[in-house]
This record gives sequence, C-alpha cells and structure tokens, in this order.
Amino acid sequence: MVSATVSRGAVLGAVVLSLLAGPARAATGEPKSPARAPLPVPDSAGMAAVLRSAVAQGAPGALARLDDDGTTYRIASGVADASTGRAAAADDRFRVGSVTKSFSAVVLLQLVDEHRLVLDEPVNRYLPKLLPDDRITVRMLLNHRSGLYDYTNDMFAKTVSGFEAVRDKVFSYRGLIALSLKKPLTNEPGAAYAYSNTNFVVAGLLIEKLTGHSVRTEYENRIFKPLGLRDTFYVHPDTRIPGRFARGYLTPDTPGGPLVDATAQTVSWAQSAGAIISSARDLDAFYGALLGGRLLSPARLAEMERFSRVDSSTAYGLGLRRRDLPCGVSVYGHTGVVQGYYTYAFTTKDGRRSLTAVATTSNNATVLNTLARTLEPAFCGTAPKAPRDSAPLVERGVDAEPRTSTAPRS
Ligand code: REY
Repeated sequence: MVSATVSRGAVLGAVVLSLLAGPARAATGEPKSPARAPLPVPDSAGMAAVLRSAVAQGAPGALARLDDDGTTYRIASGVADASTGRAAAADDRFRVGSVTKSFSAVVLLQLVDEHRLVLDEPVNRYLPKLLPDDRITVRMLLNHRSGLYDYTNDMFAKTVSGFEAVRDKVFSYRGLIALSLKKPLTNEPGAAYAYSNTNFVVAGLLIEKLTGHSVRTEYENRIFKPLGLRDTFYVHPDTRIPGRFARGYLTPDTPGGPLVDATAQTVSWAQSAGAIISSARDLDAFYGALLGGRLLSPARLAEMERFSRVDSSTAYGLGLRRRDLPCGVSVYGHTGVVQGYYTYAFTTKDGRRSLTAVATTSNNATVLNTLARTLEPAFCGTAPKAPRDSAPLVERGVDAEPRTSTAPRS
C-alpha cells in the first residue's frame, strides 16, 4: 500500500519561515536569484514506485516528502511499526543520522560569521593539545580532510552485537576522540577526503567550547526555533523519540536473520555527528532555508558550497553533500545512516524544491541504493531507471554512498 497526497498553499508557511528567521539573519536576505531555473514537474508516481521497491526489498516502511515552492507531495509505503501494523506516514519522525552534520556545520559557520572562529586555524588553537597534529584545521573537520580515523569502523564491525554494545551507552566527546586516536591518521592533514564521524564529534566539542553551551542549546537557539522546526529534537542521551515516529529496524549481517528493532538508543556514539531526530517536513524546511540563504551570510554559504569531488556523481563541501543527477540538476543536502534508518535529504541550489526520503531499515545495501533513486523522479521528473544489476553497490552504509569492497572510503 502506498499513500500519496499533494497539497498546495504552503506559501504562507514559507513566508512565516523567512520572517521567523529574525532580524539577526536579515542581512543574509532572500534567495539572490528569484528567477528560478525551470525544473521538470516531479514524478510522484515514480517516487512512490521507488518507496514500494524499498519495502519489497526489506524495509518495513518508507516515506518521502517533496516541498516544491508551495506544493507538498507526501508519500508513504509499508508500516511505521511492524508489531502494531500502523501504516507509515510521511509526517512520522525518525532518526536522521549524518544529516546532523549539516546542522553542526551551520552552527560552526554562524560562529565564523560572528568572528568567534576562523576556519583555517588549527583545531588545537581552540582545544589545546586535543589532536596529534597542529596542521588539522577547523575546515578540514568539516570537509573530511583531517585524516582522523573513523572509530565507528571498529565499533560496528559486527552490526547487531556492535549496536547492542553501545545502544544504551553514554560517551563523552573526548572518549570518542580517544577511540579514534588509537589509530594513526589515515592521511596527511588536508591531503585527501576520507569521511569520518570523528570530524563531527570534534566539531561538537568545539561548539561547546566556543559557546559554553551544549550542542542541543545551540541547535535549538540557532536553527530549530528560528525555523519553527517543531519535529526536530536533540535529546541525547535520552533514548526515546518524542511524539509520533516510525520505528527503525536493523538488518543483521547474516542474510535471512530477523530484523532488530533499533528505535530506542542513545546515539551517543554519534552525538553531533548523527543524533538529531526530525521529520521530512523539517528537513525540507532546513535545507530550503540553508540554500535559500536564511541561515548563513552569503560568504559563509559560499564556503559551505566549496565542493571537492568524491566520485562521478557526488561532491562534498562543509557538512554538505552535492549530488549531480543524470538530468543535469545538482542537489544539495546530506545522507544519513543510523541503525534502523536511511535518509536522503536534498534541495535545489535555490532551496525551493526539497526532498526527504527515508527507509526504516539500515545495513541493507539494496534498500540504500533503491532509496537513492527517489532523487531522479523528484528533481528530474523522469521515471526512475531500474538498477543496473541487483547486486548491492554498498559495502557498508557509513557514508551512505555506493562503494565497492575494494574502493577506499570516499
Ligand atoms: C554506523 C553503522 C553508521 C550503521 C554511521 N552513520 O557511521 C553515520 C552516518 C552517523 O554517516 C550500521 N552498519 C547500519 C553497520 C555495519 O553496523 N556493520 O547500517 O545501521 O550517517
């Protein structure tokens, strides 16, 4: 069963959003180019077909919401709760995983705007002796070029037992960084892109050091409240998702094994790298506001959008990913993987068409690759192409990027 609705009239919401962004951000103004590049009409039937495929491939539920300049498309398939059979809904809350990284990057870039931080200064200037190499700058954290080893590689070498070992744990930032520093740097500072959760754990520690507040307070005051994100929370170390949510189910390493309900967890292993809870509505609003210029000054947004290529269709800026679609449209956002949930959240360059798509299982490469196929019907308007073959393209979902077992993590 797929449910789909389309509604118009969210224009007022968009107006309120920009007003709520407040005078502090007024200098950043509205989108610079009101003349919008023409985009094809979204193919909502194509998006629904992709969600149905994700459910057929093992996700208990899948949902998507597209906000297109005042028109909203809501689509859902499967169940939000496998034990009660409640149908999934496009408004259900979920864990966003690494989409959190964009929120952390926005906080740090606002601090740059406020002259409280310099991107090209060493991290050790702000956090003395934290890192083993003074050449690691703040920018290298945000663009994954520090070389800091990703401790989650070891933590989740075994999917279910690795998860069960940490689901109730509370880590300090420094404890997580110490896990990373047991291993040497994976590259010379600045020399290569290597996606690592450690970078955004250091970012969280930096936010707390510079502001004297928890990341929760900074996310709330700088982003959640000004944008009116009423479904978005940072509850760490609480293990519960407030309100109505879709449950997330982890796929075990052994094929055919039962799914594990992974909904309740501290996500302390990720914190500022991955512990935000949100909804498709709110992620669409967040990326729309970010790319629309309502969270950062034009200069800082331009820094966030200085991309370096990761592979033929992906580039990474500062806590921001770019996807180049076959139809020639590029979209901006992030992917997220947290036990039980895969998220794709992307928007156009002007922030006026935003898509969030979620599947409620993880550690299932087939589902991850299927979910990626929501982007084309959403932004290119074409029917999604069948996958080239049925073999999983993803070895491990950390980066939510297709990669092979032999390729370096990129
Ligand atoms: C960690 C493991 C994923 C997920 C991760 N996510 O680092 C960050 C991100 C926050 O990039 C887990 N995979 C899964 C395994 C693989 O355990 N053995 O797929 O749920 O979003």
